[in-house]
Amino acid sequence: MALRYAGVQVELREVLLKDKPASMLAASSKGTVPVLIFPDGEVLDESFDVMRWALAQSDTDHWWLKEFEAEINELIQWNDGEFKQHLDHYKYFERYSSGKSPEHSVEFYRAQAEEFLIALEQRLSVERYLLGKDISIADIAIFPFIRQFAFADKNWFDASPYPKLKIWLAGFLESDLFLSVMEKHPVWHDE
Ligand SMILES: N[C@@H](CCC(=O)N[C@@H](CS)C(=O)NCC(=O)O)C(=O)O
Repeated sequence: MALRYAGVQVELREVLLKDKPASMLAASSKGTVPVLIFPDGEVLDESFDVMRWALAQSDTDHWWLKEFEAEINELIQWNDGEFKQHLDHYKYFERYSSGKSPEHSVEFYRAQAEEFLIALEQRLSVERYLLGKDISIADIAIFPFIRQFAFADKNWFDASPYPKLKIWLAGFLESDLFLSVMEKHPVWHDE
């Protein structure tokens, strides 16, 4: 979304995570997506770095709020760290627990993840977006993970006590920008 918003043209190579192309692993051995490869061979393989680089090229609506840098970093670290861990346990509960007795119940992991939702709901009760009245890089970096959380058990999410979060999420899911980048693409094969 950041690349599209910034008007950066990329050659998009859709990969299968269970069958990563050698060219991807040669560029970035850690084997996670996204990987952005520049014509001179430079590589960015952290999505937040890709976003920041894109906004440095063009940021017409001021998604990059320099004065809130510390807060943005804190929120994104919470998202990518603790929240993501609880989200994965919640979302992939069957996979984590299959064949062995799970350490905790699915409700336990959901409740852990909810601590982040509660913090976001508080922010969104004050302003429309996480850092104020306008969209920032934090909203764009975080909403895809709230989307994952919501769709792990949509009925539960729909009935949950996070009205502002639901409106905030729905706004992104309906946006032209999101819909345009969710288009499906054929899988890239090195050969
Ligand atoms: N912190 C990294 C996380 C990237 C990440 O874990 N991506 C997942 C997909 S969303 C992945 O590539 N996993 C590797 C795998 O499943 O083999 C980033 O933001 O770029």
